[in-house]
Amino acid sequence: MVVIEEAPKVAEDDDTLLEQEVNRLYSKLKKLGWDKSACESIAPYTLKINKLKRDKGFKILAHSYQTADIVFGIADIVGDSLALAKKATEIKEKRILFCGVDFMAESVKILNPEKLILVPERGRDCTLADSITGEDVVKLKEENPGVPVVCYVNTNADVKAESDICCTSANAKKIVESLDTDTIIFIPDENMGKNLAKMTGKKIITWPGYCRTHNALTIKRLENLISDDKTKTFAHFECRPEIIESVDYTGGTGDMHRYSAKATKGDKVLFLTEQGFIDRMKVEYPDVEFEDSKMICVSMKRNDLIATLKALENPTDDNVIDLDEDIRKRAYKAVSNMLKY
Ligand code: CIZ
Repeated sequence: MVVIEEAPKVAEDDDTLLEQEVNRLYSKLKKLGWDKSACESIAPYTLKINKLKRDKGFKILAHSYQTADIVFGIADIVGDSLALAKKATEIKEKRILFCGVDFMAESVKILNPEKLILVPERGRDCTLADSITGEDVVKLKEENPGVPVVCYVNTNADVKAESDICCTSANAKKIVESLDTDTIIFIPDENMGKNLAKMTGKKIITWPGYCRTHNALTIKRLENLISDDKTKTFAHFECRPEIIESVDYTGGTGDMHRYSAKATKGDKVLFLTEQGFIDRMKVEYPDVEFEDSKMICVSMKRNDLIATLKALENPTDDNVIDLDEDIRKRAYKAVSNMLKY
């Protein structure tokens, strides 16, 4: 049997409110090919979620890899994990609903222990975060005494607790360059570690982890994605080294966002990262021609409007980010060090 959930009732069926919401959504989402009826189907949800978040004192933070209905329908703040972690420390609201993957929400909790942090759905299957444990880091440190450990943000709190400093794609290069040592342990993204070794000239001890979304991009797939010789290619640091060598630019989504802001009418760009980010750029910079990457992170896509509404209406233990206080305190050092860059 297929059970179709009924769309939520909004403000005693206030048709004017609903119409305004459809128009608000359409003004953004039409740039992605949505028509009015598609906006009509999500408007009861976005309206209800936006009302609930205000009534209950929540801010919704969303990673750029979330789908466009979340980014443009309900999010208050959108960005990469570094921007979101920083913003979370600045906002006055004591309640945050985080649309992203668990370990990013954990970073927010590590920095804001007094705040309630909810996630709509747990994403327990990130190939990067799942590749390494805190115990693995302890062993790596024993094998390489005195070598600093830089951990990518895509790790669970126990791994951050054993690391010296955390980084995101936005500041990984700066952090590796700033450390006063020629050898660094970089965990867990092996592609990123190898890319950083080439960029910085440092010896990087890597770990065999990878992001399945970025690692799946091969040179052959890349060639099929480029429709025009004039297209500028910009690859995420999590891509394989041969991809990084063959593109025009490299960086994280923060760098890509700055690039989009400077692009001029008619420029063609292919960002080699999760498709959600490209959809965000298409809406924010309609004069630029963004090619689709067709790269999808399933863990990020778990969060949808229905799950978000349920988490706000009636959160269960599974929605709440809760950390062991000893791990949180030890992870705080690595995450707060990251915010200095
Ligand atoms: O740091 C982040 O948010 C990640 C994992 C990717 C990016 O570049 O936004």
